[in-house]
Amino acid sequence: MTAINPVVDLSVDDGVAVISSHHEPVNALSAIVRDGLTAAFEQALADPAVRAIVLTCAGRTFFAGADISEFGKPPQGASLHALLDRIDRAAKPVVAAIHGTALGGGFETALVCHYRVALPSAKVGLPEVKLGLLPGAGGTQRLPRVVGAAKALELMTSGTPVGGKQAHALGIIDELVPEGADLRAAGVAYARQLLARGAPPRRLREQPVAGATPELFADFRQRNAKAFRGFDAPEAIIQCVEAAASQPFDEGLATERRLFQQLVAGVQSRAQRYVFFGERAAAKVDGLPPGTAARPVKRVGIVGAGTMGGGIAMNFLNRGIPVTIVETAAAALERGTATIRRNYDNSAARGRISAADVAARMALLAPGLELERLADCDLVIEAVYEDMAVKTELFRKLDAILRPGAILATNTSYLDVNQIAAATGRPQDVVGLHFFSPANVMKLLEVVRGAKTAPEVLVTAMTLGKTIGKVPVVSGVCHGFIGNRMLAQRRIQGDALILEGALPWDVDRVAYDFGWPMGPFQMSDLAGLDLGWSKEKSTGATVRERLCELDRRGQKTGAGYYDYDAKRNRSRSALVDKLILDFAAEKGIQRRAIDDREILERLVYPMINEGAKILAEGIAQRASDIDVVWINGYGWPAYRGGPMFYADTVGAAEVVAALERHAPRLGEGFTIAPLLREVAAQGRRFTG
Ligand code: 3H9
Repeated sequence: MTAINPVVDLSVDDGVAVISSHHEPVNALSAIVRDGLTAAFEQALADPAVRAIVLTCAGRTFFAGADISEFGKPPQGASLHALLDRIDRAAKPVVAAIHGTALGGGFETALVCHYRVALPSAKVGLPEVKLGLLPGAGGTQRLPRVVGAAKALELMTSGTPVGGKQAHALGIIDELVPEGADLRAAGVAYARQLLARGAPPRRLREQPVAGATPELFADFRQRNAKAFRGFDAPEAIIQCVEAAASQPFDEGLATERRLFQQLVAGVQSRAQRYVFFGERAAAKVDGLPPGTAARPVKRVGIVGAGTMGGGIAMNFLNRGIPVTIVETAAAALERGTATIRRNYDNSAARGRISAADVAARMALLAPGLELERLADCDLVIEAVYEDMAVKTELFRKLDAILRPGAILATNTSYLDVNQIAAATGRPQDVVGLHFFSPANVMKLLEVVRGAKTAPEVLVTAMTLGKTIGKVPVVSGVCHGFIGNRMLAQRRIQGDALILEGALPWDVDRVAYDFGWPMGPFQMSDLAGLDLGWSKEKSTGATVRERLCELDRRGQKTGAGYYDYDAKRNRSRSALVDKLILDFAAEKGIQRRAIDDREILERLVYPMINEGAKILAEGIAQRASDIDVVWINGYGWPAYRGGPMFYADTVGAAEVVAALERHAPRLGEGFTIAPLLREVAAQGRRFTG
């Protein structure tokens, strides 16, 4: 074996060369890898003793893509395009032997190889869209030539990878290598078979694109209009597939390259690449002793089988972790378990999981009525009524039942985790695990670090969060933590705007056009206007209270800020119009015309301002953590990078100037965060 450079090796065994990369951790196609591969291919292609070439990777995965950290920087090292072109035109057959995740440029490298073998556990895909990009190394031209235009559009605009077996069925993989077999040896054996058959290099550039009719593209655009709203990359991908179908191969490649260059230079991709690294940075917790290990969690307990408790339980059941779920009343427990089962049955009906999966997951669920049932749990999460007295009482009881070292977690959205911890004799074992509704779907998990939370407890929470597929973000203790504390600012301004002159639909339209899935008033209608409201205590002091008094409590009652029909389609309500105008008149508010720009600035800038306070107080460890919270928990459009990245996009000085302009209307006690002023004055950025 010859080391071509520190990360690429070449060996030749009886006519078959094996080129292997070992660039930790994920074999990203960094400059050093491209340099090594280019030299290795040159050598193997020039060597008359070599008749076929196998390309493979050592370590945990085949190439997981281009090196994302190189984008936006001056080019270095050998060009990936030149390397792939060299492989494509090679006169000797080249076989890719794939394990792990062949993604993005990594999968494109595999596609340019003339043949592909893989382990069934391998996954292949083109996730560039998630980085605001398109597959820019020939993927948009080659994938449609393997799987047809329709499937290629679906795979590339969703970015979802496919498993080895499915890839084989789709014709992407020529041969599956049994799991556990020596992949390198299997690749070499496959190459020998090709040689024995006299099989020539098979180039995708020579294949036609199947199924690329004009109707396909029109229909695909129309069907996905809502999902692609605001994003540049999906439309660019569609144009590339149109080019694959209508242009000669090399022209198609040129189209792909031109559109890739536009995307990579644009703010959307910059934002989405920042989010990629932000999500990984969020997993790193400051101030922990090095080598802090997680505690094993073999069984999870959940108190409360309502919507939240049930959703939380599903996360663990999905990963094969047994759950004991406890409720006080038998009827509630039964309802809760029935809901979990129904959710699984629905997934099975949609073909997402099998009937056997449903049975296996339900078998891991142990429902019970006594807290004592939780005695053997390693972690217990409470998801009960949001009330300090209720939670402290429960924690006191749990403290007496759970074994030493077991972790007690609260799913509170607002309450003081330190006060809850103080109800126990083990505040070091108490942590907040704030899931977002629906808890089995939403990716965000706020891990609330109490003043006394032990390092291992924090590490356990972060590790477990990743195990169940969440994006965990650490928050310090404050009212509402990172997400809800900032959300409150948006709500205050939304409520003020509708009294000053806008109407709920104006505010919601501006929020929707900005890229949120829905505006604040639609969100209230969905969540219910009566959260924390009661008939007895209602004083009609706000529009929301008055709507509740009219039994307009949101979608569940068929009316809230909007009217709803039986299918929950919403329409603007004349009654709400009048109610707001009357309310404003009663308060002596002179209504005025409010333009969309003011609405947007008032919704977004006070959130940024609160984010700056959260950062200065150390509630969030870093600006990107705040952005990760908003993207994964509240539908902030990923292509805008989160509130702090957005602040940097418009400029902190502009944010301060707008807040000063709006100051008289921002509400009592509103202050501009000193950190925001400082960043603005120094012309700095929050997000580096
Ligand atoms: C592309 O290919 C464009 C081409 O079409 C065109 C070119 C012209 N680059 O996620 P993990 C780092 S775009 C640089 O925690 P896992 C990551 O930051 C690319 N760094 O591991 C982390 O660093 P740290 C298309 C990368 O096991 C460490 O590796 N490809 C890259 O949970 C471990 O990562 C993709 O979008 C990269 N490409 O998941 C795939 N990938 O330890 C992106 C990872 O310092 N990658 N790092 O925090 C992934 O989806 C996951 O990393 C993977 C492993 C599934 C592979």
